[in-house]
Amino acid sequence: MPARLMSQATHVVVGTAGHIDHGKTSLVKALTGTDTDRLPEEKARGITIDLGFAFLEEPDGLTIEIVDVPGHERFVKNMLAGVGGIDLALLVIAADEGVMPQTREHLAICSLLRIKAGMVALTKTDMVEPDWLELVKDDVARLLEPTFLAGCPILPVSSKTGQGLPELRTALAELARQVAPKGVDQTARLPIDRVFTVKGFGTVITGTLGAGRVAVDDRMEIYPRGLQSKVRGLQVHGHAVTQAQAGQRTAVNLQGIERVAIERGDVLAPAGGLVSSVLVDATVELLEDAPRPIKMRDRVRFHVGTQEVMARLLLVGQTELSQGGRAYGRFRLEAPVVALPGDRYVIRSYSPIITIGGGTLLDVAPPRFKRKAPALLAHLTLLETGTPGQVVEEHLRQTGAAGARLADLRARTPFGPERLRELVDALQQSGAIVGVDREWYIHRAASDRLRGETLALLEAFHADNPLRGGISREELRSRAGNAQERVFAQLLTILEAAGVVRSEKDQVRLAAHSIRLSPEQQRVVDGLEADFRRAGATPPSPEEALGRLGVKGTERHELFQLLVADRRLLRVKESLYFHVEALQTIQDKLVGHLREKKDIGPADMKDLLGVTRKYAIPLMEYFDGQRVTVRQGERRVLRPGGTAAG
Ligand SMILES: Nc1nc2c(ncn2[C@@H]2O[C@H](COP(=O)(O)OP(=O)(O)OP(=O)(O)O)[C@@H](O)[C@H]2O)c(=O)[nH]1
Ligand SMILES: [Mg+2]
Repeated sequence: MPARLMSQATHVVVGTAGHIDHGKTSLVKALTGTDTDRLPEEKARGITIDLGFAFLEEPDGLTIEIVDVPGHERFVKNMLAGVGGIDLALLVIAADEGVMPQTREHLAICSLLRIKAGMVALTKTDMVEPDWLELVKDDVARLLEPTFLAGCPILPVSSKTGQGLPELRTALAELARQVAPKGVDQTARLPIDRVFTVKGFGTVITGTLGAGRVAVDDRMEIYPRGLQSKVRGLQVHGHAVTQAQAGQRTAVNLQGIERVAIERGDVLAPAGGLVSSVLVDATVELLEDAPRPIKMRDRVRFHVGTQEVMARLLLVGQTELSQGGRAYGRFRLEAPVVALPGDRYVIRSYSPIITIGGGTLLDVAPPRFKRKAPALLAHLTLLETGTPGQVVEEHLRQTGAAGARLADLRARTPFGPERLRELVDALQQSGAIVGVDREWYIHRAASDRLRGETLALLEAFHADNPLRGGISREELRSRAGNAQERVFAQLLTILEAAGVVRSEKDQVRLAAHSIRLSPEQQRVVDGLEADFRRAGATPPSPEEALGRLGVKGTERHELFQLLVADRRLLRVKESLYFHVEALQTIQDKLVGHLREKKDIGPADMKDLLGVTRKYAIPLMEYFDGQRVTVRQGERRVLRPGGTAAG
């Protein structure tokens, strides 16, 4: 195990949880001195509405950051935004009331989010008799038995008298010291929980940095809005820093972004590092005490990070999921979410609004399988249970002949850039995937399929067009399933190097292909060539030449085109062709004339070649195009440094 996993985190985030009025905010204030109920409405009503933040600094450098959440059932949505990034849960239960509905709901949410550890504060002990306290304690212990908090410390406290507070603080610090630090090698991600303006600085966002690092001057993007900005300043629990890292409550001052452009639920990450998606695949777990089974296409409230989005759940391979059950599902979201596979999410029913389940995201850019296809089940099972290498291979298998860029794989796997590079290198070494270049990969099966398809297409083309030298590269690519440009280019390079295909200009053919003419075809081809060679500067039209050989056709005739493809006949203009040798003779005469006389006009050209305007004008334009001559008014001179001048 790497050393850093053995060491302890320097920043640990604790979230409160528990029923309304059970004393969460009072406890946070008694521990830290900070009153986290800041809003006037919170003061007036004496309840917490939105998240509050405070922190404790231990003498050994450990910082415990506390997110205080509301207990009111109407604000569970805010509670969810607060507990997404926490390491430890501090479940607050008032000794006089004991376990209440949001005690259970918050506990279920923390379980669904896979919070690893925590403890219970039994508050308001000044209001109950010792015997009663023991009863409540037993009751709470029973509630926790089947959960991640089984056997955790249950500490009696009174925020009013201060009793039990030192013990609670010691126990909390002890628990925090057991939290392993988060890795910083993943793509930085900060789910935003607050946005505000600071006079003289502009927009500031806060959140718990879920992964990676953020530094001053970093170029970031606000997802899913696509807004880009630079980090102007950073604060971690009230101190300015140059860099923040995974696990820290972080405030980020963003350059040139309006406060109104950002909302809770948005995610801050490096530009281009993540994808936003309206379709995600996931495991789905329905709570034992959910009021009813989930049915296919049920509308639910989907919570991930600090986001809440309405969604329809499509169950995979079943039409209903009963309480306590689990399945695979695809969420069709009504607004894009920004997340990574491995993230835990929570769902609440549309009405009544209560927490009913959650699960783990498996794919944030899923392939469009048919829902009931067993292929989708196999695919999701692999994403859930496969090794990281198998997961990367599976994604590439799904992208088929298009392959995938490393950046795409980064945005749809949770491994971080360095680990991903290692995984991809290992897969390439084992032959499971093929690297188009260091940034683009394709699955071996897709690569083999594309190769087979391309060769089959070439064979079929030659069979259908025995007199054509090859197929245009672009046409071949589009027929081969419109293969991705770079993937196809690499395939041709490999096939050429192996001597299987040849390409000339933009034409591709099988190396084994050669044009075989029948004696009759050969007679026509030879006849055409002889005719044009003989005609010199006054060639016939294609129709005429073919007609003289007893063949009906235009320049598009395959035998005529054979001579064009071979560059025996050259096109000067529209359907005016010259024999290559005749054209060379003409060019020599022209250049000789110009060397001597310096320029030439249409009339001189007619005399020089003994032809009419019909040939003279196109020829003069042709040699301009060939960069032999250059036009000056009605006359031509040799192009300085041109093809023929040097
Ligand atoms: N006697 C006594 N009263 C307490 C104690 N802790 C909190 N209270 C009182 O209980 C009431 C609710 O306390 P809060 O701290 O606001 O409760 P909360 O859990 O934060 O409530 P929400 O955030 O709205 O869910 C207040 O009137 C507190 O003064 C305690 O230990 N003893
Ligand atoms: Mg409160």
